[in-house]
Amino acid sequence: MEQTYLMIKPDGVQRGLIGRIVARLEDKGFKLVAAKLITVTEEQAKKHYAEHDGKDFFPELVSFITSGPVFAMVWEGDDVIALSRLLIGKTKVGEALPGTIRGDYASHTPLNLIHGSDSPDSAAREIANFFAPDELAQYHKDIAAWM
Ligand code: YYY
Ligand code: MG
Repeated sequence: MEQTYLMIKPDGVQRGLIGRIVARLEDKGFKLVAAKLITVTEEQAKKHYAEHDGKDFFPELVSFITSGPVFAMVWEGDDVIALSRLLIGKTKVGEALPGTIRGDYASHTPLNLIHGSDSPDSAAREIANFFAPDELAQYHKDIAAWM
């Protein structure tokens, strides 16, 4: 089953949106396999956003993501990478549609509340950057048959 790395950014934690965001992911039918409140280190941040190294917004991005606790999560589900990015909405708040997490709650890029992996390769790399393998729960949900 596909897994993705989702992370509620410091703005989402500060604004008290963890519960509402997690509820949307649960409502969609995804399965939570790991979660923890952590402060991202400079090294983890640079690794996480390596694809953006050299861009004008990179320094601001690294300082933002390390500025306070984040809620790091691994979620599992059929096509969870693409589907969770649909729930999250577009990167720029001016393009994020109402009904999406960013469209409903974010009002200023780059304070766009939540990160979601964009491919299976990114997901594997990002999960490994923030979680040890034994932090991922293995369990069965009977409701899965109905999702
Ligand atoms: O995957 P996603 O978060 O939707 O966007 P990315 O293109 O990977 O960029 C990561 C992060 O960088 C984005 O969430 C906000 C910030 N950012 C920015 O501040 N300005 C841009 N022009 C592009 C991205
Ligand atoms: Mg991205």
